[in-house]
Amino acid sequence: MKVLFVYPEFPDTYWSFRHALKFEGRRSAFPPLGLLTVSAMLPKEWERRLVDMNVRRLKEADIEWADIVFASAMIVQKDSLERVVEMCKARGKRVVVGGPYVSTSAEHLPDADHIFVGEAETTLPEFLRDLERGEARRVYQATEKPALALAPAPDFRLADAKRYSAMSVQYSRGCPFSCEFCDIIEIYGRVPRTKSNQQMLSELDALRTTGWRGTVFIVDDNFIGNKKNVKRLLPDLAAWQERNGRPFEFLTEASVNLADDEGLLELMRRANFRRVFLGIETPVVESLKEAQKGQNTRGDMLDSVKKIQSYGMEVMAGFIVGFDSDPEDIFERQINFIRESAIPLAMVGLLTALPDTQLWRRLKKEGRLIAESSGENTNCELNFVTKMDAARLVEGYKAIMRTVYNSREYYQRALECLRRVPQDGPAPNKHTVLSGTLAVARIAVKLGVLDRERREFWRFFTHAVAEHREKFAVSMRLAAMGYHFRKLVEAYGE
Ligand code: B12
Ligand code: SF4
Repeated sequence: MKVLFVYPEFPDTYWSFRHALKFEGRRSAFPPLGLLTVSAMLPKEWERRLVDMNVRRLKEADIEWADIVFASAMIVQKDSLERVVEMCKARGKRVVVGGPYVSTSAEHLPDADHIFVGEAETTLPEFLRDLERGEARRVYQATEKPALALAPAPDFRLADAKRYSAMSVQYSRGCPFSCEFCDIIEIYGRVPRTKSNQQMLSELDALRTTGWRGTVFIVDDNFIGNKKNVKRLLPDLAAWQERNGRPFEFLTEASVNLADDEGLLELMRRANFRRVFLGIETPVVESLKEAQKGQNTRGDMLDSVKKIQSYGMEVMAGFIVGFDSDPEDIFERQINFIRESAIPLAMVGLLTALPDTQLWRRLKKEGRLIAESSGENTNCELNFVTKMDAARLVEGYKAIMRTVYNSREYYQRALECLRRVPQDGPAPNKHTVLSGTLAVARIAVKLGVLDRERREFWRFFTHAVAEHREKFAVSMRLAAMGYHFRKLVEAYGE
């Protein structure tokens, strides 16, 4: 059997990091871990190929080669997924689809032969048995959230690592919180399940054996969702790093209550966590309460961010505008918070009702849903009737983006972040960040010569070199990221 894995194209968004990846000579930020995991569950003797359409074009010859096609998608990839399914069906191929989009949008499924709803650890073996008997069904719906002991180590070798700026692993699925807008808890549940320490370390061994060095994204919904287990894992992770010459720098996602646990922060520091993405959402307490995000109202969020930064981790964060409780001055409050928190990469989005979430159900009951969500919360489209006037909300949103990604403002935040985040231990691995001579040369030419904001770049560069020489590589990455965000904001028009 020849199996072709296809990962459809993303739109060009904040999360594509497209404008920054060019400096590194990479095509995409992360490999499609869902497909790498599915591949590891298929019979060893099957031949495999992966086409990540964010890395290269899907060619007719790829489809012709295959006996069966497996595709995975998030909601933002649905149009591309539909085209892929069409192309493969037109060539008479058996097509199997799964992943978060398919799992939450059961009413609008692509015209595939087999559809996997939910996680595949228990349903895929069943499908393989049915397929062999010629009795494979159309829909395989996971009836339970599988224990992660069943999750195999992903087939890392399937991905062409040179094309990605980071590799991914997963330690847990699910999150104990109950944020109203979140679909994670609908797809992966509210009881965080973790892999064993042994599983994690052997995945890291496998990744290291592929030759990968540098950033590893632990893609958990909330890395500290199961604190007890994570505290057991981290000492082993730190020891593994030491034994292997600290080959990886970790990046992960966590809830803000991480700041309350200095023991945990210290363990993360020792294991070489360098970046953490937090769901801050808003500094407005009423909006946090409305979103059922009580974990963000337990203390001063600016202090929480500072505490995490002081443990050597750059904080990245998500922010949302469009809550019913947002006051008239929400835009200024968001801008001030982002400025004071020294979070260079602030992913600000408009509230979106994703399918099958508590928010979706409430708005439906209130008759306020207008359209399906595109999954893209930065394209200025609203899919429900907002309390604030929609035009004002979108204009305010754009004003936040223009302000926080204005060059001077951004570079100031980046410098403040460099000041706050100590560089513990050895300087970042030369593979991890934009420290290669070629990348720095590309940045210097693009941002320091060709770009109209070049004076701001050189001002940043001078400070970064004078005050944070040991963090040169990090500062170059931040400059590249700032450029990416600014390019996207320019698309909104001045
Ligand atoms: C890493 C990640 C990213 C990476 C993408 C990396 C990549 N190349 O995949 C980045 C940072 C780029 C990203 C971006 C975004 N993401 Co994202 N992301 C994730 C995250 C944290 C982990 C994905 C992952 O690797 N999971 C691990 C694998 C093992 O899990 P899995 O994919 O679910 O696979 C299992 C099953 O689903 C199934 N399966 C999966 N595919 C297939 C295929 C077949 C054929 C079969 C049989 C089974 C199967 O088998 C696997 C094992 O059980 C998830 C959350 C999550 N828990 O998954 C969100 C998530 C997928 N992202 C999401 C969203 C919304 C986004 C953004 C739109 C965010 C935004 N607001 O802008 C952007 C869009 C990107 C863009 N450029 O426009 C949503 C998707 C919602 C939806 N219903 O589709 C999720 C669920 C999180 C969330 N609620 O915010 N994301
Ligand atoms: S903390 Fe994050 S993952 Fe957990 S429920 Fe809230 S939004 Fe979802």
